[in-house]
Amino acid sequence: MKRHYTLLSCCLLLVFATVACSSNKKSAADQTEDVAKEKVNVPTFNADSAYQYVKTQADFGPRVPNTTAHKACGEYLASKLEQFGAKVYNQYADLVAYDGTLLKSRNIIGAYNPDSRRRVLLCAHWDSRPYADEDDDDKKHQTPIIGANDGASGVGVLLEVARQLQQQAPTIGIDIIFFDAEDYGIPTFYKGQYKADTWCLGSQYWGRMPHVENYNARYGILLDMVGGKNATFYQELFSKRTASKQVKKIWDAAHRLGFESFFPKQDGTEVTDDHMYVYNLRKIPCVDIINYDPNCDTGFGDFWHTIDDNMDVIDKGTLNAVGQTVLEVIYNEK
Ligand code: AHN
Ligand code: ZN
Repeated sequence: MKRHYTLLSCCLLLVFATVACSSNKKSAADQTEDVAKEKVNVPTFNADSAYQYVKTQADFGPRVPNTTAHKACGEYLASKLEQFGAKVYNQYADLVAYDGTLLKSRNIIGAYNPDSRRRVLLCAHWDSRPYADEDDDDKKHQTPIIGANDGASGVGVLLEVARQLQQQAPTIGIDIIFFDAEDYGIPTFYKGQYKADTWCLGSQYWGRMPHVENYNARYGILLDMVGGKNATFYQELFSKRTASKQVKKIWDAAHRLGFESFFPKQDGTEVTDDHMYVYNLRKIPCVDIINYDPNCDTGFGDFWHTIDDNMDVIDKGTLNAVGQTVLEVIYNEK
């Protein structure tokens, strides 16, 4: 009898031990799995790298359509996307400016994980304005601008995002679009008749003629003037109206990362920009992250559309806040 008890208790002990041990193991594994599910590994944005990409564009000079600097910069951008492992599409088009000028334009698209149906679109314009028509000095209104902030900054941030995408693939597919001919809109000095839709010619073309048939994405993020010192990205009103969930998602991400001073959760103004055509022509909600300065006349900063929009206004801290926020958002998509 005693021996039977001993045998029975031995068996029970073994069963308990096995259960306890295996359940312990399982819960530990579950825990790490849970952590992995909640916290994705978001790569660290390199602002020095982004700054160099902005500078390289600025060094070409004004990237105005039909100029050699524009052509050379287009080659540079396509080759960088290629180098960073994207599938690259080029859209060449002759687009008609407000004054009838035919603009030899090129939208440049880099696709990551092109076969996935879960996609997010990231975009910026790569051309720069042919006129410094907001300059205090009227004599400078016909001077083309460098557009270090207005043009090169958004593209610079996205090239660094592309470099990160090659190093660590996110779950979803990403398309990076560099729109051309955004900034050839009617100048302030124009005496002719008003014409609608003279800005954003590249995105208007793409909206009607996307690089792949029936192109779709969950949403888009447009970066415009994202490199200025003390920039503030108020919530642009067209974005808020047509992509409210994504505005919340982006501003929440920025606050989580400690960038609340760059991303006030307050209304900006409504801005005519590429995101409007992405939404109106393709029905893809698109958020414009764009500098809004409530303390200046134009709302876009004192150097906007002046000859002062050069590398002197570019700040690595701003590039970093925007770039890290974009990475945080796209690597958290499932
Ligand atoms: C207008 O000036 C109407 N919209 C601003 C779009 C823009 C120009 N973004 C950069 N440059
Ligand atoms: Zn502009």
